[in-house]
Amino acid sequence: MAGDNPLVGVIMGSDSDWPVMQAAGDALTEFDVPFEVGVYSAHRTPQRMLDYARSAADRGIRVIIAGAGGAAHLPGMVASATVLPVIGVPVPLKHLDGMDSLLSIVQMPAGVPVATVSVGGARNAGLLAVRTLAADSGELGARLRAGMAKFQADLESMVLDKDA
Ligand code: RP5
Repeated sequence: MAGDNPLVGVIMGSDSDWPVMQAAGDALTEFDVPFEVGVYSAHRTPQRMLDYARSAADRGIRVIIAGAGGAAHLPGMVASATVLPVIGVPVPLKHLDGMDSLLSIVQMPAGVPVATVSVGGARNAGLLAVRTLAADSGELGARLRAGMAKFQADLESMVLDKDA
């Protein structure tokens, strides 16, 4: 639910990351968490990226999800310029199976934390943002618990067609 008064910023290094990053937006939408999306490149538009990172908290953003591929420096650079929690999504590109993206994001120096999800793990990034916001919101916490109960019930009721 992109919309007014976004609580989460879903940003990425290129519009080519969107097919992966969309799952973060889908997870936020499922829990009625308003978010904004945008392209901010650490390498191609560094000043624009820094302006975004430095202004996000004052604009009401509470969590930033940042996805990038290859030399994926966006999550770490954003984390260096904001006090907000940053969740990094390694986007897999054509070469190296996303290992380059993962290693570029995960190995941050002490003092600049980035919570890194799995390669292509944008859905979990969205869910982690929901959990972060729910930690101090009774209403969202209740929605989160209901969502998790449904997730588990769906798994338990799975029927496998062994003949398929
Ligand atoms: C990174 O370079 C982006 O996050 C993207 O994953 C990758 C390739 O970008 P494009 O060449 O597709 O724009 O900065």
